[in-house]
Amino acid sequence: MKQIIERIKTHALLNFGKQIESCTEKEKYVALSKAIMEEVVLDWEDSKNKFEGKKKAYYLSAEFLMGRALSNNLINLNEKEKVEDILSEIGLSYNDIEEAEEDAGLGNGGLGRLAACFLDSAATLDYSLTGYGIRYEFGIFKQKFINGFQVEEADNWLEYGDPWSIRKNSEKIVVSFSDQDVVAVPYDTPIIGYGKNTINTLRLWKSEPINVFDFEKFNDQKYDLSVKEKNNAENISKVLYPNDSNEEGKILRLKQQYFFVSASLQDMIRKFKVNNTDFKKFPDFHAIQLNDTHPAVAIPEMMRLLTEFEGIRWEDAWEITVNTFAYTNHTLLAEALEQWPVKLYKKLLPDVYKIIVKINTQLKSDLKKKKIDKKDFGKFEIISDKNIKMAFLSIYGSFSTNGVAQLHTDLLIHSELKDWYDLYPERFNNKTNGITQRRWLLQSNPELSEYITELLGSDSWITSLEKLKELEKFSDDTKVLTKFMEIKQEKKDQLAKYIKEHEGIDVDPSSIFDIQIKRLHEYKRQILNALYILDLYFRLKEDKNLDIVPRTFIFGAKAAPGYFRAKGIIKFINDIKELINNDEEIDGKIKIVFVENYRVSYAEKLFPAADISQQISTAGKEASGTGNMKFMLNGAPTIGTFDGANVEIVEEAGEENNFIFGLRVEDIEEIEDSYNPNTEYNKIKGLKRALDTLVDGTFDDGETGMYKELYDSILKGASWHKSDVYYVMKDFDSYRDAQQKVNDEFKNKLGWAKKCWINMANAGKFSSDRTIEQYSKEIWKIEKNK
Ligand code: NBG
Repeated sequence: MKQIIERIKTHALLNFGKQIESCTEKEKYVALSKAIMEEVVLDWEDSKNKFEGKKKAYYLSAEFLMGRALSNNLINLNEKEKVEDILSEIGLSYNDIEEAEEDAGLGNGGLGRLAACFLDSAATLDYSLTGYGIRYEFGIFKQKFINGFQVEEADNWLEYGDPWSIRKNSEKIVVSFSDQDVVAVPYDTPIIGYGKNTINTLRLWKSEPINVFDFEKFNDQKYDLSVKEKNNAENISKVLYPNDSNEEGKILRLKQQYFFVSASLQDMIRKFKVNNTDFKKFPDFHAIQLNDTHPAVAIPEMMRLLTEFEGIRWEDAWEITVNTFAYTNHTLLAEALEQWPVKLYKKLLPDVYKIIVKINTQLKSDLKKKKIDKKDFGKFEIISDKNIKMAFLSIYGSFSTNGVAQLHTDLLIHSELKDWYDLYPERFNNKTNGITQRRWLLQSNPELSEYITELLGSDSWITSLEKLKELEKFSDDTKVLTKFMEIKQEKKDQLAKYIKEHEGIDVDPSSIFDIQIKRLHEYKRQILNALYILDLYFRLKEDKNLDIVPRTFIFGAKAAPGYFRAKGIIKFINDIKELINNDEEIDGKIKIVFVENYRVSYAEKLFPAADISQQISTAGKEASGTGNMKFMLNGAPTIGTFDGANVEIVEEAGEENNFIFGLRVEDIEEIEDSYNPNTEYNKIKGLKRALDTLVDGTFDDGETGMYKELYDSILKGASWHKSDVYYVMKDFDSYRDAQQKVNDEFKNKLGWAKKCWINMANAGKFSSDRTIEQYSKEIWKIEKNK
């Protein structure tokens, strides 16, 4: 360990040409991280060897939202305290260095963060799971607010290099498109399991040109052309598409998908061939999980590689393919279901396209064998209406399709994908999402972690979260609950300080911290929260004596840059914030914070400090949610709808300890044909007053037309049939009632603490360790290796 100081100093000298003391925090961070990497690499090699000859799993994902690595790695190595001490000996502050790390924001939201949690869990449980994806040069954009409008800036996360990855020049792979060939260069990052038994790999591909520089063109004084190939190749891994649950059929995006999928499959096949000649054994050694349909092109690509390069017969290749792949569906939203124009595929990937055509033909013959009426073939065809349906391709070309929460899977098999379920019932299963308690409790809430360990007399919850259940016996223990609430207060104080520093807003740490943090999307209904706040504000203005517990409403959300309406909602909330925060008349009873640039590292400060968790999506729209689980684990009750994993959270922690409101899926099915939002708008007291602020001059959208458009989307639309498709008006009243209940029950300090406690004690199910155990046993059929 003493060695580490020497190593840090050496890295400072070699990388920055100066003594560690004169380095900036960012430079210190790089030097420290490289020193730790030095300690890890040998064990990493060993860990690879111990899985030799065993079946392994692979996670193909266009997104890995890793966040920061330093603290996570030190905790999993059990070296954080030691390093903190050593640094302070030489006068360095661990906290400052920690804060200097840029987030690895290579994902949009839940889907990418789930991938990151899965990697942590698999390594901790000693399963071999390799992540394959893209090394985006720019991750999710940095968000700024200017006059309340979202403005995007490039996320140059690699400016100081990435000390956690190693470029493997010797393992490059060529990927070919109709118009260009590129080289995929792997960058490997160690995924250190807690306790360091297993260190897995996240392999991200960077796209580079075959020829870096064209000397002839340079000599001809064609300077632009001399580097054209380089730029064209590098564009492929340049930037993450910033759309969450929304598909955009762009050619570069298709290139990205094929690029990382082809490189990853070629990589697996190359390694397989070192010790094997019989490809029929491929599925005995590989289980490949497709994270949504973004990597679905893996199915035809696998067929192409097997039949055209390995000389395997089509029928055998198909069996190998189907037995290798498994597919996770992450959404029911129509706009997120990927379809690629045939034209694009034909142009860019003609050979792959031919294989998709052949797969579709084979599908039809299978349908015939299964006695499906010819007139119903259209319900299944992968190619139809000039589009390729990636979900259908994924189901047909794999042995497993899963949803991410029970409700979501039920909706998949009973409505959205019912026809496919009837065809292949044995292929469908549920895997409710989870989160890693190492990052979302141990690392982000050390105070509560320590107390849990003390009460349990052991820290075994760190790898067996179901142990928390034993804490339920303290739910009436005043001493325990008091201490628990003191810890919550400490986390709220810390957050208040951070908010003051970063957002410049004073918040009252004794107020209710009411938090909604997630991507900005209409179905997630941040606007419902906003309208509630406005209504509360107007009621407070009318009645100075209105008895409410002071509340701080905290938002964090990025909107996709091209999602005009979502950006309108951000501007709306920021305007409400300005109005209310600057109104002295209401005596600070309501405060609003919209944190700028919400991201993983900010989330780690927000979840532990929450008094109430907002999970208010329209029923049936949120496939699972994972933020909901992070709040629960840190002891915050949910105000939410019966949607996604909320249903299971309430099942575990009891409806009486949460605040459930609003329409359920069945209710929506019943009213959807006749629903007219104008009825509620006119009938529900206060609703009109709140919504009309969008058009009555209360706020100014700078002539963008945003507010009128937003207003119309709820009330007018093309016709009222097409307006308020997320039932904001319909759910407003019951949401307001639920919020009133939160207010009333918060006053009973011990009663409230008990609710929080029971939520925390019942969060065991939502560990991604449980999820990964299920994937490993029920889908991948892989074994642990200590
Ligand atoms: C998202 C869902 C979330 C879910 C995550 C992880 C997509 C396409 N889907 O509800 O909206 O928690 O996936 O499964 O991003």
